Amino acid sequence: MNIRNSDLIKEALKVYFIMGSPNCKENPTQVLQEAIEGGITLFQFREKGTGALTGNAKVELAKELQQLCKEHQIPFIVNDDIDLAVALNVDGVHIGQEDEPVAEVRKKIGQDKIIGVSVHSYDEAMNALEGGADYFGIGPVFPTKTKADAKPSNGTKLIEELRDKGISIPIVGIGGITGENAGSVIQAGADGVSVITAISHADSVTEAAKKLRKSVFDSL
Ligand code: TZP
Ligand code: MG
Repeated sequence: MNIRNSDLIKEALKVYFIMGSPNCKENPTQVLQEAIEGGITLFQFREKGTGALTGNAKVELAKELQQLCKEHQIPFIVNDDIDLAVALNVDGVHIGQEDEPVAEVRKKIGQDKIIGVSVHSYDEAMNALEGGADYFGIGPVFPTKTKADAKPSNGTKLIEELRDKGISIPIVGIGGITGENAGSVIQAGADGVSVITAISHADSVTEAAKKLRKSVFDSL
């Protein structure tokens, strides 16, 4: 799937579900299936944290989730692991500031793949843009317990600053986002919201995804 086009990426970012096995209360494939039924628009495989799978088990889970995404035309993005992304020919990668520079990642994964970059300041955003990033992940917008080394939450300030300065790159907010607060992230100028626990820990994964989707689309 080649959707490396700003308008298509903006569409795909709307209801962006991220998870790996440590984030799931039940089987990750089941969780993803239910989230897809609820209307997620993009999936990121982020196999990180206590109990995260490694080696072949990680690859096998990635393949299973990728297959499910393919069946439903949901783009499949891998967090950090560029080798895995290349090996599985996935739709893109998401990298942070501590990862390889965007231009290096671009050389490895190719011109037709999406590269998302986490940015926390105007300078980081400009660097990522020059390197060829396709979208920015900005957060934590709200406090989160999911990422142990997350920076303090900073609301929607940077999203607003970038939009005020005329930066039109696709942006997704991240961190502590729920069906209740997602609308404010979109109103600040983000194209979509990315969540882990609001979907993966919900009593009903499908209903949580639906609720998030409604909040986003009602705020556009
Ligand atoms: N990056 C910034 S906050 C965060 C990541 C990966 C965690 C988001 O998880 P949650 O559960 O949606 O707050
Ligand atoms: Mg990273």
